[in-house]
Amino acid sequence: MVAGLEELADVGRTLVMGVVNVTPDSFSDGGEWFEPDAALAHGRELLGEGADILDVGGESTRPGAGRVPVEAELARVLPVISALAAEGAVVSVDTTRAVVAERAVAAGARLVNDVSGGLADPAMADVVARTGVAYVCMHWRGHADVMDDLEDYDDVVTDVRDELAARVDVLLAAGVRREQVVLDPGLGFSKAGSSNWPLLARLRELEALGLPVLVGASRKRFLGHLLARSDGRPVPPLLRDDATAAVTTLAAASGAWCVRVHAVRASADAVRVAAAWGRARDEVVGPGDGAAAEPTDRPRAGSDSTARPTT
Ligand code: PMM
Repeated sequence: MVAGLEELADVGRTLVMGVVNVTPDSFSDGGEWFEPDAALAHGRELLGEGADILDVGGESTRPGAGRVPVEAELARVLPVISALAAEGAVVSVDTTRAVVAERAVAAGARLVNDVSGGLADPAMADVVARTGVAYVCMHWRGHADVMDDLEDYDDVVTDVRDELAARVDVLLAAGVRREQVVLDPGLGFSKAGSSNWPLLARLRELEALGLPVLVGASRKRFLGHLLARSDGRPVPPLLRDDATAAVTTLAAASGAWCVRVHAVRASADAVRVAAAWGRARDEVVGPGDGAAAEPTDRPRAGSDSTARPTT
């Protein structure tokens, strides 16, 4: 169970995190929800489609993007977080800054989603320790303006796993509890197209660290390249949602704790399909017999079910 997210502990399936980018320049939705009212309406819509968590971000991580001033980031995310949290949503803040994380938690965020795994801001671990908030520690090697130059791996899966394990050690040394931490392989972040597939196919190796794993494949470049048309051009982000849902299904079947997606409905359906499939399999072979390296400290995706949220 992830600290502070008790009501999501027993759903018995992979969770779905819906993306609410309050940015003018994200690669995936290009500023559609930049105004606070539009972001709020979008968040409500995603809840209605079955999102378990809403991830509110005010700084684009699109390749090549520059930094947003901290005051601008705060002004973008805080009103949206407090309004959605006041309506009862489980809200996450997508930030690499400790001060934004702390203010967002005060405004009602229950999860800090840090794509830098604490590397961008050395004060982040202390904020996470002091507030006790749940924390997504993503694999990261550098900011958006340099990340594509930092793609050198011996074996991408073991390198990512080892670098994440080192980040967890730093977090624990700062007083963060293990129950607060969720891991994320950071698909697309310092990962060339072909590096992303082994990370997905060998998700169990990350899960073997004994922490829940979040997968963020939604609309990413490697899907655009996979689906490239005959002229070789990648399909644009808005045409990558079906492939995203396919990744959701496979990630759920591989035991992912959560998927982070822009188009929620298809993934909300996909995680339920994977859960039903897993339950039927377990009735025949028994829990754990059908998969290697099954984590033991949390329910399998597919071991139970609940009805789709009706909000
Ligand atoms: N990807 C993006 C942003 N935030 N957070 C996590 N935990 N994992 C990811 O893969 C991830 C993320 C990329 O930008 P987007 O908001 O446009 O999807």
